[in-house]
Amino acid sequence: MKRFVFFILGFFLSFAAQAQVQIERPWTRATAPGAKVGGGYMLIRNRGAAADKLVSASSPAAARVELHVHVNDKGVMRMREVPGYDVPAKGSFELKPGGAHLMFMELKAPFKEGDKVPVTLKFDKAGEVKAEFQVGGLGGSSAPRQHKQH
Ligand SMILES: [Cu+2]
Repeated sequence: MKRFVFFILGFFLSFAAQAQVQIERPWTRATAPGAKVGGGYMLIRNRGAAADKLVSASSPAAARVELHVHVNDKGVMRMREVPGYDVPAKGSFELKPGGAHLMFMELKAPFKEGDKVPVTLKFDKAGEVKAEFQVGGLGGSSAPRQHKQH
């Protein structure tokens, strides 16, 4: 009986931990034929009382997924890989075009509009959180710059 109680308790604890972090509106863009990279955007919401951190991401659609930010280098926006994104307690962190973004590297196949790209996000405290990135249309005026220079 005792073992059963601990099993149930463990289940609820792990469930509570996962529910602390929520991913809202994960999306990416269709990629041009031959393109090897793509950007991913979302809002990370942390309902927990402790800060958390996104430390890595992976997807079966890409050889690897990097965490990038845009930095202003003497007037030129450049991308830089960072070790993680801090998500404040009871707060959020947004990945958006021109700012922080996931970088899908060495795509296995082009992203097609209407498809969904599965991504596993790994947080310091919340652990693994899965999200499906909706693929939007190709290009657009707010397209992230310099992605093709990787
Ligand atoms: Cu990038």
